[in-house]
Amino acid sequence: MTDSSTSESHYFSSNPPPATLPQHTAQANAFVTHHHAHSRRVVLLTSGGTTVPLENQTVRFIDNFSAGTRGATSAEYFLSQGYAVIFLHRQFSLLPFSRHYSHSTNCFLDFLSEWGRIGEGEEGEDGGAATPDVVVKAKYRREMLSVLRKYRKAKEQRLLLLLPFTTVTSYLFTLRAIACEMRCLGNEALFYLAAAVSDFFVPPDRMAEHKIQSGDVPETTSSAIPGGGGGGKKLVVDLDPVPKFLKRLVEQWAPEAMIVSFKAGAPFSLYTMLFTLETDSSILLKKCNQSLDRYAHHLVIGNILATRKYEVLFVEEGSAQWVRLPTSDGNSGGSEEVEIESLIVPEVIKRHEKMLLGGAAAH
Ligand code: PAZ
Repeated sequence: MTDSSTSESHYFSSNPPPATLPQHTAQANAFVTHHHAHSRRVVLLTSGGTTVPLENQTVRFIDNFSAGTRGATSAEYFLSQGYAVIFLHRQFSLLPFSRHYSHSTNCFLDFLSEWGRIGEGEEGEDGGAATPDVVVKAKYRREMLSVLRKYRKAKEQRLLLLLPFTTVTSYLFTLRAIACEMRCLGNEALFYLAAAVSDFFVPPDRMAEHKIQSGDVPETTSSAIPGGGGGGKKLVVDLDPVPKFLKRLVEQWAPEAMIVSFKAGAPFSLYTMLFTLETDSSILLKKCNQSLDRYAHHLVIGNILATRKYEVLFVEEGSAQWVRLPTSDGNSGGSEEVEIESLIVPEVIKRHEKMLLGGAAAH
């Protein structure tokens, strides 16, 4: 066994599987079997950030940044292109369709009014005597009807399977199980890994059972706060690296599938850029190429957090290409109405189709 497969086996044998695993695996199995029988392509789409609990009875945890916008939005575009979608997402992050009305600055009740009431303070047709109906306000109706129709089609044709995760461990156990269920699809299966997954975790043998009490934290001689604020106490968290599962996914769990990963870059400081002469874009390209070299999958989509809604970088073996939203003046840089996922998803599908025409995936 190689070092990485030893650490993977150790990870799965030393961490408890999530209680939901048998149920989620059975749901994935039924979903894949159904769509395989209908010769429909299936995409496993991951979305949202994983957590790393600091205690078994978790009160505190480390989180990974992601609202789930990329994943939830992409899911809708895959559905519109005829794919069946397994949406493996962080619990309570954005979901396809409902994302239009949740987590927004509006409360969903702002989309509604009482029947017959055009504006605040006006009475309904019955003069307020009978219980009025609740209806969608006229200005939202057209768009909501369109979202509702797509949502109902996805539901009626069983095209969307929602499976939630919270911790990095539950994410990895579920990803592995679903990947194995999808093997029967061969290269018709697509993995679109947009979730932000922790690179570090607390192994079970070092995990506190209950909430870490500030009284239990040892005194230290040094303090980050001048004057020793906090009495010299420091909570030092000792994390181990999470084994590199993308390699396992590519080589063993889904060897025939097309695999697309995302790579997030944060803007670098002016200081770093001046001294390395590297730009955000060149650093992002380097990170994407490193990922491709290391895992030998098909496509890495790089994005910088500050500009991820307007531009992404497609990196494949031997090529790199920016995909950008045009502005109303014809330059790139973003537009309010067009979602960048409406450009990303067709580009990914184009590559999936090319791979299907060319036969099995070559890693
Ligand atoms: O969910 P969101 O739209 O807020 O963010 C999306 C994203 C930046 C997490 C995603 O596009 C991404 O880059 N995921 C991979 C992150 C990483 O592990 O590098």
